[in-house]
Amino acid sequence: MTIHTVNTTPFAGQRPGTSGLRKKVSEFRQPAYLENFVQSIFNTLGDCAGQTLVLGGDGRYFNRHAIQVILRMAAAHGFAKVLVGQGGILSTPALSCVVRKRAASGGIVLSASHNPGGPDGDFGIKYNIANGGPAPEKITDAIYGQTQVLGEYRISDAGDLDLDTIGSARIEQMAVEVIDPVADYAALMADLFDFAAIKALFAGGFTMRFDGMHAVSGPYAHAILEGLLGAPRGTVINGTPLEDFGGHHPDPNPVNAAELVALMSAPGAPDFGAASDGDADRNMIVGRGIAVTPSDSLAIIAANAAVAPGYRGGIKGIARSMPTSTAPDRVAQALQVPCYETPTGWKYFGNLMDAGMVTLCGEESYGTGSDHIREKDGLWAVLFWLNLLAASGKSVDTLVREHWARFGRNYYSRHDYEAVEAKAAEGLMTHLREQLPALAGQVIDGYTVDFADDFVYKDPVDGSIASKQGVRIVMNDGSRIVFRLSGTGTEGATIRLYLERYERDVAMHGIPAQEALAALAAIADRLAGLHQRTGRERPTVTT
Ligand code: VG1
Ligand code: CO
Repeated sequence: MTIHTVNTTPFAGQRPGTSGLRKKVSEFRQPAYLENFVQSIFNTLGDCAGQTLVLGGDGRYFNRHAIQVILRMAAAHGFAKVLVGQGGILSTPALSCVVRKRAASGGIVLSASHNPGGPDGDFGIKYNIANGGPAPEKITDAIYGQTQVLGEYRISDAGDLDLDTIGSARIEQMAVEVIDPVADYAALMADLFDFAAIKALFAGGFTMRFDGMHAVSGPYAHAILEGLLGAPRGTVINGTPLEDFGGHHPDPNPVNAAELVALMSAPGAPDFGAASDGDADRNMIVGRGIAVTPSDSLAIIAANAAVAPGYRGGIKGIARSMPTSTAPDRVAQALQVPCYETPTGWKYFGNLMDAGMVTLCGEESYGTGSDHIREKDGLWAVLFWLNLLAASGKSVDTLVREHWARFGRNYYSRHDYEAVEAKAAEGLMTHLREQLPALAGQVIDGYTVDFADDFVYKDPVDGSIASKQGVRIVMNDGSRIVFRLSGTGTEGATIRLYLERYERDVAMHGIPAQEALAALAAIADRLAGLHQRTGRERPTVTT
């Protein structure tokens, strides 16, 4: 085995987005593309000697190849040890858990999350720091800086390692441990939730369908739901990870998991439905005839946190991304704990959790989690709901309606316009920004604009500032229109329009969400020139 220094030249565009570097597989397959990015991570870390790295991915196409390359490069940089999930598999939350539990210095996640996989799909890579969470912006900026100047990378010429057998091996001086990808994570879940109560629920005939969407949550769901909790076999469907996710879009929302939603509305529906995304950090919660919005799910979890043993002592605070509905804010107020509003992306929650300022975090994009790790966690949310269903004896539908009756309902929807021409999308955002100073006080179709701005976040822990995080137009009844451009797409630009309207009156809680939000959508269209600028009649995806 020899370590080689290989000359290379920078690739343009290796800037990490909302959650790591995401590109088409065809782009990642270019010679040295992956190597350059990994070298840039290692250059940013500085001296890697003696450090422990955790490595794994969601099993999508290119995962195994990338793992072998990263192992050879880590060995060339003097890492003491790499912990790699068996088969190259580690869900994003499991990787976060392992980094923390084994006190590693960081981890590399290989995933493009909810983006489609396969040779024609997407691939992604992300660095997580020692707290188990995504690297903050100052690190991702430094990594990007490295990608633009590097001239060489270092790699061992060792052969491929057997990733499928649990055990220890060596590459150069570096120890490699192939670990069970589920064990540490499952043990953590058993600490947080009342497994005995959930077991009793299943033993009593409670039925559930968990859709793994052929992605990485499958092995975790099989082991925990059907294994430890005794749910009948068949509870988990699409539970074997496939390199192309069976050709589907592994994004758990009512559009991409339409079959599950249809099943939950059909006669004889199970009591509870749930789904997770490519890397298992997202979750969708479905009851009979009702899909719970992620914002409501966070609010309901917060309001009922004490049912789960891990949260019996109460929560310290809540953080939600700016576009997420303000439903959690109302719960925080009732609990008399703070509620923080952060930019989109889990990396902004890390400081708040590390500082002990918040316990629960969530995003409207089907992401929920807590300070048990530093990533959002799909199965964690599902287990929380199971714990709540077991403790309350109520249905999902009843829990949601009772929550609305107590706190009011935040009607909410996100409209995505995908693969829009980048110039048109930029033009739309500029056009909106130009109008912001004049909007406050204006009355539009019966709504009075309270304030309008481009969201700026000042991290209360380290004072760092993130600006241009989304245009928001907030009405004086709390209704909101938010526009931002996606930072995870790989084709053109994706415009996200977020709509929210608050309704206190219980008699008005049964309106279909799109109907309740139609007036706001029309205002948003008018202000942004959405349809005219994109040439689209309607959104690509509505959730
Ligand atoms: C999207 C979501 C954001 C989420 C991010 C990563 O980002 O909106 O809330 O944190 O995906 O999720 P964007 O920039 O495309 O809006 V995951 O599960 O893809 O890692
Ligand atoms: Co994900």
